[in-house]
Parts: sequence; C-alpha cells; structure tokens
Amino acid sequence: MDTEADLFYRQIPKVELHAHLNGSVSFATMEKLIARKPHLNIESSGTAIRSGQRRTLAECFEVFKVIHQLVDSEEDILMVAKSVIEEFAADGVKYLELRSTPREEAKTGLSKRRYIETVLEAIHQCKQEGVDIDVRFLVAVDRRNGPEVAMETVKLTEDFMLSSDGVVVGLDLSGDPTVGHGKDLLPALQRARNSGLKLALHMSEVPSQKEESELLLDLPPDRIGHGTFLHPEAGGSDSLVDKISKLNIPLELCLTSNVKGQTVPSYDKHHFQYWYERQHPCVLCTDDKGVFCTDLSQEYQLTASTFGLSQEAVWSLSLQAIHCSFAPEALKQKLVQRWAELRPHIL
Ligand code: 6MZ
Repeated sequence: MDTEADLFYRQIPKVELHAHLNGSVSFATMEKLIARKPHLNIESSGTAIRSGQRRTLAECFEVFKVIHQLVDSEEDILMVAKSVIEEFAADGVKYLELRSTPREEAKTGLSKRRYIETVLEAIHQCKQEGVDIDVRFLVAVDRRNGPEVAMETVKLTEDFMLSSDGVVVGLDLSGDPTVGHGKDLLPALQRARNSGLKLALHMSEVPSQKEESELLLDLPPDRIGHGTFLHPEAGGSDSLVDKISKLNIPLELCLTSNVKGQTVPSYDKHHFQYWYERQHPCVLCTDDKGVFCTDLSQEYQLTASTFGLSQEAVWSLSLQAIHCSFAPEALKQKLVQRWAELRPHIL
C-alpha cells in the first residue's frame, strides 16, 4: 500500500519531457498487442526490463525491435498512443512532450506521414475525451537511419509544424548512440533549427560521443537528453560543461533507464547530482516507462530518496520543468497557475 510519502509524488502535478512512444507502452497494453498478433510468438517478458534486472544498452535496442513488430499499423499506433497519454495523465502528468520515430510498414500500408497523423489523432481524441493533460509531439530522427532519412524527416516535420495547430513543436535525435556520427546529421538538424523547430538531442549517452557533443552544441540544442558523459568526472570536459552552463540548456535525466541500461553504475552515481549541485536546470523524465517498468512519480521519489531532496525541493523541480518545456509562453503561464492551485498544503 502507498504510504503518505509515496502519495506526495503521485499527487503533485508533473511535466514529462522525455518519453519515447514505443518505449512507454505499459504491460497491460503490451498484452493486448501480443493477443492481436499471436503468430509473432512474442512473450511480454521480452518487452520489459523488470526490477533488479539490468541489460546492456545494445540489448535495450533489441527490445525496441521486438516492440516495433507488435506496433506496426495505424490501429496499433492509435491504441498505444492513447493509452500512453492516459497513463501519464493518471500519474499526475499535466504536460507531456511525447516523441516517436515515424516508420513505414509495407505489410500494413503504413506511411511515415500516416504514422505522425495517427499520433496526432490520438492526442486529439484524448483532448476531446477530457483527459487532463496537454500533449505536444516531437518527431524523432533515429540516428541509425543516416543523413538522407534525417533530412526527409525534418521536411515532414516542417509540414506538420505548420498544420498541427502547434502540437508538433520540435525534433528529437535518438537511437543507438554507438551507431553513426552526429556530424553527418548536422545539415538536417541545422535546417530544423532554422525552420523554428525546437531541438531535443540525445547527447553523450555513451562515453565515445565527446567530439560529437562538441559539434552538436554549436547548433545549439534547446534541450539535452541524458548527457551522461558530458562532465569532466565522466570523461567529458570543462569546456562542454561551460558551454552548456552559459547557454543554460536543460538536461532531461532518466535515472532508472540509465541504471537498467548500465550506462550509470548505480543510482547514487547518477550525474543528476553533478548538475543539480551546479543549479543547472534538470528535468526528471522516464525515457521508456514500459521497457524500464517505471513512471514519473517513481522517478521523482527515487531521485528524492537517493539524493536526500526535501519535498519542497521536489516541488521546485516539477515547477522548473514547465520552463524547460517547448510549450508556448501562454501555456507555460497557465501551467504555472495550475501548479499554484495544486500545491499540496503540507508544503
Ligand atoms: C536512445 C532511445 C532510447 O521512436 O519507436 N530510444 N534512443 N537512447 C535511449 N535510451 C534507452 N530509448 C528509446 O520509440 C522507440 C525508439 O526510441 C529511441 C530508439 O530509437 C527506439 O527505437 P519510438 O516511439
């Protein structure tokens, strides 16, 4: 049963800024997908990394391939996106930036454009049904697919930026960090930036990305995903930290993901501490709540217990996340107002 302290993390309003759609599929939804496609012979134990389990990052990327087999039609995407949004709302998330890589699937006739339209339809339906959450969408570039696909994705995203009533706000760069080099993707990322798309880029998720991070920082990105190896103690450099600090680029930090994926040895060694002590904007996020069996309340609680944060400090983190979002100014103000109304009396 939840203790009063557990309830605090569930009850406070939260902002989620780093959530990959197909990594966020819950166990219950996964069971439905598996039942729809019995011929694939997939077991739900193969789509999640449970408590106490660890995988290498390479193994995590194998898990995504399995999930992609299960989510390959418009119908699947609509169901998955709606349930993910509803689950975030049920966990007290009031503003969500969801990200996903558009895929085409010859088998089901799915195109990349339809993929994005279907995610937007799910967001629209949740709004119509009164789900208490504001959702924005970041189109993801999977680095594994190279520069041409990246450029194609940026052009597609530009179309949606104009036609989606402000729901499509930016571009994400993600995928297996050991594959490809960011320098090849710079023209696409530069173009996205020039068109007014916000950039949320995975950076230095593995140690070998120092040079790439230097290049990407010159864009510069609007937010950094993970950034595990940017600081000197992790093999990064003072110059990287200085640039990020000067530009005040928020970091999206995902503790459970990093520990389960073994890029961070234990919770107490997480780079949250380094950046938090420097008073740098840090946003707690889930990354892949389905694959890593977590939710945002749990990430807040874990961070508070690992680093001894007071409830007031946790509240400040959740409030600060509003300002790190890509929401337009008027929505940020509305959210700040909402936070004031929802502030627990015990604070
Ligand atoms: C980098 C990740 C990731 O796009 O099909 N993704 N990329 N690092 C991570 N850390 C664990 N977790 C997820 O969601 C799944 C895709 O998100 C990216 C990968 O490209 C993965 O295939 P979508 O909705």
